[in-house]
Amino acid sequence: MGKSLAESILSGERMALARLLTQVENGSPEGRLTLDELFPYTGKAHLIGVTGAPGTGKSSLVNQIALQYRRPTATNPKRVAIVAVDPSSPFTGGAVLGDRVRMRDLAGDPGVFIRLMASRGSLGGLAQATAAMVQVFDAAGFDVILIETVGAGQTEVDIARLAHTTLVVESPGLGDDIQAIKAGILEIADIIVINKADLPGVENTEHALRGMLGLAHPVEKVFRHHGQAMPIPGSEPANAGLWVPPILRTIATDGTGVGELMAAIEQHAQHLHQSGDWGRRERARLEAELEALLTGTLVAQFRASVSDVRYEEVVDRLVQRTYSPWEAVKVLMNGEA
Ligand SMILES: Nc1nc2c(ncn2[C@@H]2O[C@H](COP(=O)(O)OP(=O)(O)OP(=O)(O)O)[C@@H](O)[C@H]2O)c(=O)[nH]1
Ligand SMILES: [Mg+2]
Repeated sequence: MGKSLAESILSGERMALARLLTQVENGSPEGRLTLDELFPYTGKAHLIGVTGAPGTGKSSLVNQIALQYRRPTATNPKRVAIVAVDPSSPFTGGAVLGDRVRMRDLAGDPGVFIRLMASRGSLGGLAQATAAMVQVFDAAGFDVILIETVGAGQTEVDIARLAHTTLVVESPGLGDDIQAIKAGILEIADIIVINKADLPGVENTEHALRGMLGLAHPVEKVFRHHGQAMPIPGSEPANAGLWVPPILRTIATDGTGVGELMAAIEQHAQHLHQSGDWGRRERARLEAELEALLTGTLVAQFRASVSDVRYEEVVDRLVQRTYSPWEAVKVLMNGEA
């Protein structure tokens, strides 16, 4: 008897991995069954989200990070999976090609697997499909999973929630510094990277970021002593275990600053473990996934139990203002009127 797909993946077969990833991306029922089989083997990988505005250098940076994990000098090189999500463009031909070229340094390395994921145009589906992809890589034994997303919309925030460590990538020279930075995205940042630090305007970008970060992450109370910010004595205990997102500069095209970035990623992972946040994030993430699946399943189940005619009738009544939306729900659930 042949091996099951799950068994092939657990023994590290790349073809099997690619096959399951396609099944999962298409939401196929066999894919789902294999995922069920693999789930007990997940929960080990460090999930790193990389997000930011288009063209800030996320792919270049992901490439550099992956190279660092794969350095032959590293005593224990990590196996790295890269999931690049492009929710903004339905035409991925160009983007895919571009990313392939940029990530060419990694091509041929059996310890690296790159998966480019095109938008499927379904709301919420993308975050769910990404979560499933990540589970596949996790089970397949990849130590680090890098997830690249473009932009600052809800999808990115949802995908960032998957990650243990989220990098928000900015770059100078996107016109008005403040305008280019969405305050909302800083709230999900564990590490802020100003990439393209070789370009003019880095100082302004960093200054703007520091200002906004103070709002997004109200941190320790400080007082000024000879112009030097000092923590207020006695305020440390309350802040013990609080992670302050560092702001780092990189040049992804030549690797400048990537060593420091790797150190910050490592420190963040340690912080998560020591503070217990790793476990808390894990729980919150799985709970959110459960809730999303439950919601979808219950709604689908319920809709299947109500005839289309009946449903349309209730919608008509809504339109006529005979029912309020809440009343419509009550009527549908209780089968009244
Ligand atoms: N000068 C400079 N250019 C860079 C740097 N990093 C990346 N670039 C260039 O910026 C362009 C965009 O880089 P990508 O890595 O594709 O950026 P991205 O954020 O992944 O882009 P999207 O996925 O399309 O949003 C490429 O031409 C890179 O060569 C950098 O540090 N300095
Ligand atoms: Mg990219």
